[in-house]
Amino acid sequence: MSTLGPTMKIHAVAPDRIIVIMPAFNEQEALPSTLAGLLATPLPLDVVVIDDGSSDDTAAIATANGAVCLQLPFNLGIGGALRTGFRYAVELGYQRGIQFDADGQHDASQIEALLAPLAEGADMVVGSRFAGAGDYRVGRSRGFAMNILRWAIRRLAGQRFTDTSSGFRSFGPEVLALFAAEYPIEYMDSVEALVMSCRAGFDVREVPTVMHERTGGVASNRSFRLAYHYVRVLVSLANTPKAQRRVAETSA
Ligand SMILES: Nc1nc2c(ncn2[C@@H]2O[C@H](COP(=O)(O)OP(=O)(O)O)[C@@H](O)[C@H]2O)c(=O)[nH]1
Ligand SMILES: [Mg+2]
Repeated sequence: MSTLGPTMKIHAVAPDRIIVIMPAFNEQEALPSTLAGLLATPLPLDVVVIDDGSSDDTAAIATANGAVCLQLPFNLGIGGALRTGFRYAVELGYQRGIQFDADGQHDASQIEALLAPLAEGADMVVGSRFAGAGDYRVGRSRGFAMNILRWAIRRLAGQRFTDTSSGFRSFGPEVLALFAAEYPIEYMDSVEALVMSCRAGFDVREVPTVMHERTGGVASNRSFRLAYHYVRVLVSLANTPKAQRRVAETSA
């Protein structure tokens, strides 16, 4: 039986198809242009929108604009929705996947740049807002918080990333399988997922990408919630066993 449930019919896909995994919560305004941008590229993209208990017409609009829509019975948050998308990708046999926001902030024309390192052997690629492309800026306090995260991840992952929380990423088959089996479900999942894949020994790279303003709807990152999860992620990173990592490094 499929892990997606007994009612879903599973078909294997052609090996060149690429799955775009798109978490969406109340995104009816932005979805039509986001999906049109994706489907206008010459790439063999299939889009799965994970509608996470939206109260608007997200699901109907996703389907009407060329995506498959998985509807969760209640809100699981971005991480739970992404895990659903990874499971869907693995069940259908996709070999490459893209994580892409519904709100219009990511740019479909950059997907090729995100896929290129996979062809050269990378397992996962992070699209960075802070690596020279575009002019995305954050305020002082957010910038300071991001610097601490960068430092913590550099220590734990043994590698420097300029954008640890970007939600614009590409994945090869093994990382899709890892994330289908376990993906962090708490808010700020992207930071923990980055550490997970690096520590699992995958080849994770970063490429510069632009980021736009939302084209509609409302962002989910209310400041109290963001601050709480920022502290939670730092505590969880601080508790990631270092001894294990040192052994891994010396035996490499
Ligand atoms: N499935 C799901 N998607 C969500 C949820 N909250 C936000 N999203 C989606 O995740 C993406 C990024 O969310 P957003 O609020 O724009 O985060 P930000 O860009 O980091 O400010 C968008 O496509 C949202 O629709 C949620 O609770 N569930
Ligand atoms: Mg956004």
